[in-house]
Amino acid sequence: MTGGARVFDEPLHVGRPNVGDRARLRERIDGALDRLWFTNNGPLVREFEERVAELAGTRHCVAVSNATTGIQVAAKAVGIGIGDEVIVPSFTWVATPHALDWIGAVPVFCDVDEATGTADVAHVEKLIGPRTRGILGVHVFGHPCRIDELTALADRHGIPLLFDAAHALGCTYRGKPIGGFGAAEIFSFQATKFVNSFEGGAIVTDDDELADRARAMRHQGLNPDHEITGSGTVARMHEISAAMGLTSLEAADTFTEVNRRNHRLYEEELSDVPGIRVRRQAAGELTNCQYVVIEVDAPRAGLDRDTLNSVLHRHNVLARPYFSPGCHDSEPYRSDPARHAPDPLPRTEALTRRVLSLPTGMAVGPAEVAGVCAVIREAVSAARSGAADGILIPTA
Ligand code: T4K
Repeated sequence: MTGGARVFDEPLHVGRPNVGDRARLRERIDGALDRLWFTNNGPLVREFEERVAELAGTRHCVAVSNATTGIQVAAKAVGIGIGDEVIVPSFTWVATPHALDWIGAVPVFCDVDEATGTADVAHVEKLIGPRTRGILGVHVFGHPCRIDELTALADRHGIPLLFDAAHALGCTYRGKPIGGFGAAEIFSFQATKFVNSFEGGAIVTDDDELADRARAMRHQGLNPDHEITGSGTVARMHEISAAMGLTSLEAADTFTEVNRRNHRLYEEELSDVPGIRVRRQAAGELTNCQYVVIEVDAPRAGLDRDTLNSVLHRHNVLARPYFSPGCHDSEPYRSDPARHAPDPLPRTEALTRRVLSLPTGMAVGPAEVAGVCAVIREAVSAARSGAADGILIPTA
Protein backbone atom coordinates (compact mmCIF):
# COMPACT_ATOMS: atom_id res chain seq x y z
CA MET A 1 0.00 0.00 0.00
CA THR A 2 2.76 2.39 0.89
CA GLY A 3 4.44 1.68 -2.45
CA GLY A 4 1.59 3.47 -4.21
CA ALA A 5 -0.33 0.52 -5.65
CA ARG A 6 -4.11 0.57 -5.51
CA VAL A 7 -5.56 -1.86 -2.99
CA PHE A 8 -8.44 -2.68 -5.36
CA ASP A 9 -7.97 -3.04 -9.12
CA GLU A 10 -11.70 -2.74 -9.76
CA PRO A 11 -14.02 -0.15 -8.20
CA LEU A 12 -15.64 -1.33 -4.99
CA HIS A 13 -19.09 0.26 -4.83
CA VAL A 14 -21.30 1.08 -1.89
CA GLY A 15 -24.55 0.11 -3.55
CA ARG A 16 -24.05 -3.01 -5.68
CA PRO A 17 -27.49 -4.55 -6.31
CA ASN A 18 -28.43 -7.74 -4.47
CA VAL A 19 -29.99 -10.04 -7.08
CA GLY A 20 -30.99 -13.45 -5.71
CA ASP A 21 -31.69 -16.47 -7.93
CA ARG A 22 -31.14 -15.40 -11.55
CA ALA A 23 -32.86 -18.48 -12.98
CA ARG A 24 -36.04 -17.58 -11.03
CA LEU A 25 -35.76 -14.02 -12.26
CA ARG A 26 -35.54 -15.18 -15.89
CA GLU A 27 -38.49 -17.53 -15.37
CA ARG A 28 -40.59 -14.72 -13.99
CA ILE A 29 -39.62 -12.37 -16.82
CA ASP A 30 -40.42 -15.12 -19.35
CA GLY A 31 -43.80 -15.59 -17.66
CA ALA A 32 -44.58 -11.90 -18.08
CA LEU A 33 -43.51 -12.04 -21.73
CA ASP A 34 -45.74 -15.09 -22.30
CA ARG A 35 -48.72 -13.44 -20.61
CA LEU A 36 -48.22 -10.17 -22.48
CA TRP A 37 -49.19 -8.34 -19.32
CA PHE A 38 -46.46 -5.82 -18.64
CA THR A 39 -47.77 -3.18 -16.27
CA ASN A 40 -50.79 -1.81 -14.42
CA ASN A 41 -51.51 -4.14 -11.53
CA GLY A 42 -50.21 -7.32 -13.17
CA PRO A 43 -49.96 -10.67 -11.38
CA LEU A 44 -46.30 -10.25 -10.39
CA VAL A 45 -46.98 -6.80 -8.97
CA ARG A 46 -49.91 -8.16 -6.96
CA GLU A 47 -47.78 -11.03 -5.66
CA PHE A 48 -44.99 -8.61 -4.75
CA GLU A 49 -47.49 -6.42 -2.91
CA GLU A 50 -48.69 -9.43 -0.91
CA ARG A 51 -45.15 -10.42 0.06
CA VAL A 52 -44.19 -6.88 1.09
CA ALA A 53 -47.39 -6.42 3.11
CA GLU A 54 -46.64 -9.72 4.91
CA LEU A 55 -43.16 -8.56 5.77
CA ALA A 56 -44.36 -5.14 6.89
CA GLY A 57 -47.29 -6.62 8.80
CA THR A 58 -49.74 -4.27 7.09
CA ARG A 59 -53.15 -4.75 5.49
CA HIS A 60 -52.13 -2.97 2.30
CA CYS A 61 -49.16 -2.50 0.05
CA VAL A 62 -49.41 -0.26 -2.99
CA ALA A 63 -46.39 -0.84 -5.22
CA VAL A 64 -45.14 2.23 -7.05
CA SER A 65 -42.45 3.13 -9.56
CA ASN A 66 -40.04 4.48 -6.92
CA ALA A 67 -40.08 5.79 -3.37
CA THR A 68 -39.97 9.43 -4.49
CA THR A 69 -43.33 9.14 -6.26
CA GLY A 70 -44.46 6.93 -3.36
CA ILE A 71 -43.88 9.80 -0.93
CA GLN A 72 -45.73 12.16 -3.27
CA VAL A 73 -48.71 9.85 -3.63
CA ALA A 74 -48.85 9.13 0.11
CA ALA A 75 -48.57 12.83 0.95
CA LYS A 76 -51.38 13.70 -1.47
CA ALA A 77 -53.44 10.79 -0.16
CA VAL A 78 -53.31 12.19 3.39
CA GLY A 79 -54.33 15.62 2.10
CA ILE A 80 -51.00 17.44 1.91
CA GLY A 81 -51.09 20.02 -0.88
CA ILE A 82 -49.72 23.26 -2.22
CA GLY A 83 -48.24 25.56 0.43
CA ASP A 84 -48.67 23.03 3.24
CA GLU A 85 -45.68 22.77 5.54
CA VAL A 86 -44.32 19.34 6.34
CA ILE A 87 -41.65 18.88 8.99
CA VAL A 88 -38.86 16.62 7.84
CA PRO A 89 -35.27 15.96 8.96
CA SER A 90 -32.51 17.55 6.95
CA PHE A 91 -30.29 14.49 7.46
CA THR A 92 -31.69 12.35 4.64
CA TRP A 93 -31.36 11.78 0.91
CA VAL A 94 -32.61 14.83 -0.93
CA ALA A 95 -35.46 12.72 -2.39
CA THR A 96 -37.34 13.14 0.90
CA PRO A 97 -37.79 16.94 0.72
CA HIS A 98 -37.76 17.00 -3.10
CA ALA A 99 -40.78 14.69 -3.17
CA LEU A 100 -42.68 17.25 -1.09
CA ASP A 101 -41.37 20.27 -2.96
CA TRP A 102 -42.40 18.72 -6.29
CA ILE A 103 -46.05 18.60 -5.18
CA GLY A 104 -45.90 22.20 -3.96
CA ALA A 105 -45.62 21.39 -0.25
CA VAL A 106 -42.99 23.15 1.86
CA PRO A 107 -40.40 21.00 3.62
CA VAL A 108 -39.42 22.56 6.94
CA PHE A 109 -36.25 21.00 8.30
CA CYS A 110 -35.83 19.78 11.83
CA ASP A 111 -32.62 18.75 13.52
CA VAL A 112 -31.80 15.15 14.37
CA ASP A 113 -30.83 13.19 17.38
CA GLU A 114 -27.13 12.42 16.81
CA ALA A 115 -27.19 8.87 18.10
CA THR A 116 -30.06 7.68 15.89
CA GLY A 117 -29.76 10.22 13.06
CA THR A 118 -33.56 10.55 13.14
CA ALA A 119 -35.89 13.50 13.82
CA ASP A 120 -35.38 15.31 17.13
CA VAL A 121 -38.91 15.16 18.51
CA ALA A 122 -38.60 18.30 20.66
CA HIS A 123 -37.46 20.28 17.64
CA VAL A 124 -40.28 18.88 15.51
CA GLU A 125 -42.73 20.13 18.14
CA LYS A 126 -41.12 23.57 18.23
CA LEU A 127 -41.49 23.87 14.45
CA ILE A 128 -45.20 23.03 14.37
CA GLY A 129 -47.06 26.17 13.34
CA PRO A 130 -50.33 27.26 11.75
CA ARG A 131 -49.35 26.01 8.27
CA THR A 132 -48.01 22.62 9.39
CA ARG A 133 -50.00 19.84 7.71
CA GLY A 134 -47.75 16.85 8.28
CA ILE A 135 -44.63 15.23 9.69
CA LEU A 136 -42.44 13.01 7.53
CA GLY A 137 -39.98 11.01 9.65
CA VAL A 138 -37.09 9.11 8.06
CA HIS A 139 -35.77 5.79 9.39
CA VAL A 140 -32.34 6.75 8.20
CA PHE A 141 -29.93 3.85 7.51
CA GLY A 142 -32.70 1.57 8.83
CA HIS A 143 -32.63 3.08 12.32
CA PRO A 144 -36.23 3.58 13.44
CA CYS A 145 -37.39 7.06 14.38
CA ARG A 146 -38.71 7.74 17.89
CA ILE A 147 -42.01 6.50 16.58
CA ASP A 148 -44.08 6.51 19.77
CA GLU A 149 -43.16 10.10 20.57
CA LEU A 150 -43.76 11.29 17.01
CA THR A 151 -47.10 9.49 16.92
CA ALA A 152 -48.21 11.13 20.18
CA LEU A 153 -47.09 14.52 18.87
CA ALA A 154 -48.88 14.14 15.52
CA ASP A 155 -52.05 12.94 17.28
CA ARG A 156 -51.97 15.86 19.72
CA HIS A 157 -51.77 18.32 16.84
CA GLY A 158 -54.15 16.42 14.58
CA ILE A 159 -51.68 16.20 11.69
CA PRO A 160 -50.78 13.14 9.62
CA LEU A 161 -47.52 11.32 10.26
CA LEU A 162 -45.74 9.56 7.41
CA PHE A 163 -42.47 7.68 7.41
CA ASP A 164 -39.86 7.54 4.69
CA ALA A 165 -38.84 3.90 5.21
CA ALA A 166 -36.65 3.76 2.08
CA HIS A 167 -33.86 2.06 4.07
CA ALA A 168 -35.92 0.11 6.54
CA LEU A 169 -37.56 -2.94 4.97
CA GLY A 170 -36.94 -5.85 7.35
CA CYS A 171 -36.18 -3.59 10.32
CA THR A 172 -38.27 -3.38 13.49
CA TYR A 173 -39.34 -0.87 16.10
CA ARG A 174 -40.03 -2.35 19.53
CA GLY A 175 -40.16 -5.74 17.85
CA LYS A 176 -42.82 -4.75 15.31
CA PRO A 177 -41.91 -4.52 11.62
CA ILE A 178 -41.35 -1.10 10.15
CA GLY A 179 -44.24 -0.46 7.77
CA GLY A 180 -47.23 -0.35 10.09
CA PHE A 181 -46.55 2.98 11.78
CA GLY A 182 -48.04 6.42 11.14
CA ALA A 183 -50.66 6.91 8.43
CA ALA A 184 -48.39 5.19 5.91
CA GLU A 185 -44.76 4.28 5.34
CA ILE A 186 -42.87 4.28 2.07
CA PHE A 187 -40.21 1.74 1.06
CA SER A 188 -37.68 2.09 -1.76
CA PHE A 189 -36.68 -0.82 -3.98
CA GLN A 190 -34.17 1.13 -6.04
CA ALA A 191 -31.21 -0.92 -7.27
CA THR A 192 -28.97 -0.06 -4.33
CA LYS A 193 -31.52 -0.94 -1.66
CA PHE A 194 -31.63 -4.02 0.58
CA VAL A 195 -34.33 -5.56 -1.63
CA ASN A 196 -34.48 -4.12 -5.11
CA SER A 197 -36.84 -4.15 -8.07
CA PHE A 198 -34.38 -2.32 -10.39
CA GLU A 199 -36.39 0.82 -9.57
CA GLY A 200 -39.46 0.71 -7.35
CA GLY A 201 -41.15 1.58 -4.14
CA ALA A 202 -44.22 0.81 -2.07
CA ILE A 203 -46.68 2.58 0.20
CA VAL A 204 -47.72 0.36 3.10
CA THR A 205 -50.62 1.19 5.39
CA ASP A 206 -53.41 -0.25 7.51
CA ASP A 207 -55.80 2.46 6.38
CA ASP A 208 -58.24 1.02 3.79
CA GLU A 209 -59.35 4.37 2.40
CA LEU A 210 -55.84 5.73 2.17
CA ALA A 211 -54.80 2.58 0.29
CA ASP A 212 -57.71 2.99 -2.16
CA ARG A 213 -56.81 6.62 -2.75
CA ALA A 214 -53.14 5.75 -3.27
CA ARG A 215 -54.03 2.95 -5.72
CA ALA A 216 -56.14 5.36 -7.75
CA MET A 217 -53.55 8.15 -7.60
CA ARG A 218 -50.75 5.93 -8.93
CA HIS A 219 -52.93 5.27 -12.01
CA GLN A 220 -54.22 8.67 -13.11
CA GLY A 221 -56.92 8.70 -10.46
CA LEU A 222 -58.76 5.66 -11.85
CA ASN A 223 -60.53 3.29 -9.48
CA PRO A 224 -60.79 -0.49 -10.13
CA ASP A 225 -64.00 0.16 -12.16
CA HIS A 226 -62.04 2.50 -14.40
CA GLU A 227 -63.91 5.55 -13.17
CA ILE A 228 -61.85 8.69 -12.79
CA THR A 229 -62.16 9.52 -9.11
CA GLY A 230 -59.76 12.45 -9.02
CA SER A 231 -56.39 13.69 -10.05
CA GLY A 232 -53.48 11.30 -10.25
CA THR A 233 -50.11 10.56 -11.71
CA VAL A 234 -48.39 7.57 -13.26
CA ALA A 235 -46.54 5.77 -10.47
CA ARG A 236 -47.29 2.19 -11.47
CA MET A 237 -44.78 -0.59 -10.96
CA HIS A 238 -44.26 -2.79 -14.01
CA GLU A 239 -43.98 -6.56 -14.13
CA ILE A 240 -40.25 -6.73 -14.78
CA SER A 241 -39.63 -4.68 -11.65
CA ALA A 242 -41.93 -6.93 -9.66
CA ALA A 243 -40.09 -10.00 -11.07
CA MET A 244 -36.85 -8.63 -9.65
CA GLY A 245 -38.56 -7.50 -6.45
CA LEU A 246 -39.94 -10.99 -5.78
CA THR A 247 -36.64 -12.66 -6.61
CA SER A 248 -34.67 -10.28 -4.45
CA LEU A 249 -37.20 -10.58 -1.61
CA GLU A 250 -36.90 -14.39 -1.64
CA ALA A 251 -33.19 -14.03 -0.90
CA ALA A 252 -33.64 -11.32 1.75
CA ASP A 253 -32.53 -13.58 4.61
CA THR A 254 -29.24 -14.28 2.86
CA PHE A 255 -28.74 -10.57 2.15
CA THR A 256 -29.33 -9.82 5.82
CA GLU A 257 -26.85 -12.48 6.95
CA VAL A 258 -24.15 -11.13 4.63
CA ASN A 259 -24.85 -7.52 5.63
CA ARG A 260 -24.69 -8.41 9.32
CA ARG A 261 -21.45 -10.31 8.85
CA ASN A 262 -19.92 -7.38 6.98
CA HIS A 263 -21.12 -4.92 9.61
CA ARG A 264 -19.59 -7.02 12.38
CA LEU A 265 -16.29 -7.37 10.49
CA TYR A 266 -16.07 -3.61 9.93
CA GLU A 267 -16.77 -3.03 13.63
CA GLU A 268 -14.07 -5.50 14.65
CA GLU A 269 -11.46 -4.29 12.16
CA LEU A 270 -11.97 -0.62 12.95
CA SER A 271 -12.47 -0.89 16.68
CA ASP A 272 -8.88 0.13 17.45
CA VAL A 273 -8.52 2.85 14.80
CA PRO A 274 -8.44 6.21 16.60
CA GLY A 275 -11.14 8.64 15.56
CA ILE A 276 -13.10 6.10 13.47
CA ARG A 277 -16.37 4.70 14.75
CA VAL A 278 -18.90 2.48 13.00
CA ARG A 279 -22.38 3.87 13.64
CA ARG A 280 -24.46 1.48 15.71
CA GLN A 281 -27.55 -0.34 14.55
CA ALA A 282 -30.67 0.09 16.69
CA ALA A 283 -30.20 -1.81 19.94
CA GLY A 284 -32.53 -4.75 20.47
CA GLU A 285 -34.15 -4.47 17.03
CA LEU A 286 -33.99 -6.53 13.87
CA THR A 287 -32.14 -4.64 11.19
CA ASN A 288 -31.17 -5.26 7.58
CA CYS A 289 -27.68 -3.71 8.14
CA GLN A 290 -27.82 -2.39 4.58
CA TYR A 291 -25.62 0.59 5.40
CA VAL A 292 -22.24 0.53 7.08
CA VAL A 293 -21.64 4.13 8.12
CA ILE A 294 -18.50 5.31 9.83
CA GLU A 295 -18.01 8.60 11.62
CA VAL A 296 -14.69 10.36 11.32
CA ASP A 297 -13.67 12.38 14.35
CA ALA A 298 -11.14 14.60 12.56
CA PRO A 299 -9.13 15.85 15.57
CA ARG A 300 -8.59 12.28 16.80
CA ALA A 301 -8.13 10.61 13.41
CA GLY A 302 -5.77 13.33 12.20
CA LEU A 303 -7.73 13.68 8.96
CA ASP A 304 -11.26 14.71 8.11
CA ARG A 305 -13.99 12.74 6.38
CA ASP A 306 -13.36 14.27 2.96
CA THR A 307 -9.62 13.53 3.09
CA LEU A 308 -10.30 9.94 4.13
CA ASN A 309 -12.87 9.65 1.34
CA SER A 310 -10.31 10.86 -1.23
CA VAL A 311 -7.78 8.33 0.03
CA LEU A 312 -10.36 5.54 -0.26
CA HIS A 313 -11.28 6.65 -3.77
CA ARG A 314 -7.62 6.55 -4.82
CA HIS A 315 -7.70 2.90 -3.82
CA ASN A 316 -10.87 2.31 -5.83
CA VAL A 317 -13.09 2.18 -2.74
CA LEU A 318 -16.00 4.34 -3.87
CA ALA A 319 -17.30 5.28 -0.42
CA ARG A 320 -20.19 7.76 -0.29
CA PRO A 321 -20.66 10.67 2.12
CA TYR A 322 -24.36 9.89 2.68
CA PHE A 323 -25.94 12.31 3.62
CA SER A 324 -23.79 15.31 3.08
CA PRO A 325 -24.50 18.17 2.71
CA GLY A 326 -27.69 18.29 4.75
CA CYS A 327 -30.77 18.96 2.66
CA HIS A 328 -31.19 22.41 4.23
CA ASP A 329 -27.77 23.19 2.79
CA SER A 330 -28.75 22.08 -0.74
CA GLU A 331 -30.76 23.88 -3.39
CA PRO A 332 -33.49 25.00 -3.57
CA TYR A 333 -33.76 25.03 0.23
CA ARG A 334 -30.45 26.75 0.95
CA SER A 335 -31.59 29.87 -0.91
CA ASP A 336 -34.69 30.29 1.24
CA PRO A 337 -33.70 29.45 4.82
CA ALA A 338 -36.47 31.56 6.38
CA ARG A 339 -39.00 29.23 4.77
CA HIS A 340 -37.23 25.87 5.03
CA ALA A 341 -34.80 26.04 7.93
CA PRO A 342 -35.96 28.69 10.37
CA ASP A 343 -33.71 27.33 13.13
CA PRO A 344 -30.03 26.35 13.11
CA LEU A 345 -29.47 22.59 12.76
CA PRO A 346 -26.21 22.06 14.67
CA ARG A 347 -26.44 18.31 15.15
CA THR A 348 -27.31 17.72 11.50
CA GLU A 349 -24.36 19.85 10.44
CA ALA A 350 -21.98 18.02 12.78
CA LEU A 351 -23.19 14.65 11.52
CA THR A 352 -23.03 15.54 7.83
CA ARG A 353 -19.36 16.50 8.25
CA ARG A 354 -18.43 13.16 9.81
CA VAL A 355 -20.37 10.36 8.06
CA LEU A 356 -19.12 8.08 5.32
CA SER A 357 -20.88 4.99 3.93
CA LEU A 358 -18.66 2.00 3.15
CA PRO A 359 -19.22 -0.82 0.64
CA THR A 360 -21.32 -3.75 1.79
CA GLY A 361 -23.93 -6.13 0.42
CA MET A 362 -23.61 -9.39 -1.50
CA ALA A 363 -20.74 -8.11 -3.65
CA VAL A 364 -18.55 -7.51 -0.59
CA GLY A 365 -16.82 -10.35 1.24
CA PRO A 366 -14.43 -10.55 4.21
CA ALA A 367 -11.39 -9.91 1.97
CA GLU A 368 -12.91 -6.69 0.65
CA VAL A 369 -13.83 -5.53 4.16
CA ALA A 370 -10.26 -6.25 5.28
CA GLY A 371 -8.87 -4.27 2.32
CA VAL A 372 -11.09 -1.25 3.00
CA CYS A 373 -10.20 -1.32 6.69
CA ALA A 374 -6.49 -1.59 5.90
CA VAL A 375 -6.72 1.58 3.82
CA ILE A 376 -8.54 3.38 6.62
CA ARG A 377 -6.13 2.16 9.29
CA GLU A 378 -3.10 3.18 7.32
CA ALA A 379 -4.57 6.54 6.33
CA VAL A 380 -5.28 7.35 9.97
CA SER A 381 -1.90 6.12 11.09
CA ALA A 382 -0.12 8.20 8.45
CA ALA A 383 -2.21 11.26 9.19
CA ARG A 384 -1.57 10.99 12.93
CA SER A 385 2.13 10.65 12.39
CA GLY A 386 2.13 13.78 10.26
CA ALA A 387 2.53 12.12 6.88
CA ALA A 388 -0.87 13.43 5.74
CA ASP A 389 -2.29 11.16 3.06
CA GLY A 390 0.79 11.21 0.85
CA ILE A 391 1.92 7.65 1.40
CA LEU A 392 -1.37 6.29 0.14
CA ILE A 393 -1.39 8.08 -3.18
CA PRO A 394 -0.83 5.55 -5.96
CA THR A 395 1.77 6.51 -8.52
CA ALA A 396 -0.16 5.09 -11.48
N1 T4K B 1 -35.67 8.42 0.85
C1 T4K B 1 -34.42 8.07 1.22
C2 T4K B 1 -34.01 8.19 2.64
C3 T4K B 1 -33.54 7.57 0.25
O1 T4K B 1 -32.28 7.21 0.60
C4 T4K B 1 -33.97 7.47 -1.08
C5 T4K B 1 -33.07 6.98 -2.10
C6 T4K B 1 -35.29 7.84 -1.39
C7 T4K B 1 -36.11 8.32 -0.40
C8 T4K B 1 -35.83 7.75 -2.77
O2 T4K B 1 -35.88 6.44 -3.24
P1 T4K B 1 -36.12 6.19 -4.84
O3 T4K B 1 -37.08 7.21 -5.34
O4 T4K B 1 -34.77 6.28 -5.50
O5 T4K B 1 -36.72 4.81 -4.87
C9 T4K B 1 -28.62 6.57 -4.49
C10 T4K B 1 -29.96 6.07 -4.99
O6 T4K B 1 -30.19 6.45 -6.33
C11 T4K B 1 -31.12 6.50 -4.17
O7 T4K B 1 -32.21 5.64 -4.49
C12 T4K B 1 -30.80 6.37 -2.70
N2 T4K B 1 -31.84 6.84 -1.87
C13 T4K B 1 -29.55 7.15 -2.37
C14 T4K B 1 -29.17 7.01 -0.92
O8 T4K B 1 -28.48 6.66 -3.13
P2 T4K B 1 -26.74 7.98 -5.80
O9 T4K B 1 -26.89 9.17 -6.63
O10 T4K B 1 -25.79 8.00 -4.68
O11 T4K B 1 -26.29 6.88 -6.73
P3 T4K B 1 -26.60 5.60 -7.53
O12 T4K B 1 -27.91 5.01 -7.20
O13 T4K B 1 -26.37 5.88 -8.95
O14 T4K B 1 -25.40 4.65 -7.04
C15 T4K B 1 -25.00 4.44 -5.74
C16 T4K B 1 -23.86 3.40 -5.74
O15 T4K B 1 -24.34 2.15 -6.17
C17 T4K B 1 -22.69 3.71 -6.63
O16 T4K B 1 -21.54 3.37 -5.90
C18 T4K B 1 -22.85 2.79 -7.83
C19 T4K B 1 -23.63 1.63 -7.31
N3 T4K B 1 -24.61 1.10 -8.25
C20 T4K B 1 -25.69 1.85 -8.54
C21 T4K B 1 -26.65 1.38 -9.40
C22 T4K B 1 -27.86 2.24 -9.72
C23 T4K B 1 -24.42 -0.14 -8.83
O17 T4K B 1 -23.40 -0.81 -8.57
N4 T4K B 1 -25.38 -0.62 -9.67
C24 T4K B 1 -26.50 0.08 -9.99
O18 T4K B 1 -27.36 -0.40 -10.74
O19 T4K B 1 -28.25 7.69 -5.20
